[in-house]
Amino acid sequence: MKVLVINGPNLNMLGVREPEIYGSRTYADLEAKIMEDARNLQLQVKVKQSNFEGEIVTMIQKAYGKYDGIVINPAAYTHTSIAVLDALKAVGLPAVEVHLSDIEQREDFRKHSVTVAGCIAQVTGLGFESYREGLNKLKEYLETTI
Ligand code: CA2
Repeated sequence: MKVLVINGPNLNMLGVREPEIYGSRTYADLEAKIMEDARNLQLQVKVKQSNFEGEIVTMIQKAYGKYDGIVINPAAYTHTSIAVLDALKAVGLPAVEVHLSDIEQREDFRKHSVTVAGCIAQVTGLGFESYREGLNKLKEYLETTI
């Protein structure tokens, strides 16, 4: 099973500031953890990051026909991007939305996700473990549908 993991804006800054919210580990640590999880779950995973909405839309479009599913942390675009939502709906690939923090417990403007409507599930608040849980949920879904 081939899975594309997409990380949105500012996630490349992990470990630099706000360790009380996002932890002190870096983006390189996150990538390494996702690849370790992928090996354990026997998934073929590619991890990408972009700070640009249009680039994320293109990543989702290009995943069509190449990947079986997507795990996405749209970061701030979670709360605003109809373009990312439309791209997820357009390709129709199963996608799981993940967040490091528990967005429900944060500022009002973070409580609502626009993009989750294009996803089969959402995992929040588990730090790096949100990605493992997201990959696991996607794998379970693919096993029942492929
Ligand atoms: O909790 C999450 O995973 C978020 O998607 C992270 C986003 C935020 O905009 C979402 O509301 C929730 C932020 C990405 C990283 O932002 C940083 C900010 C300061 C220092 C390092 C990273």
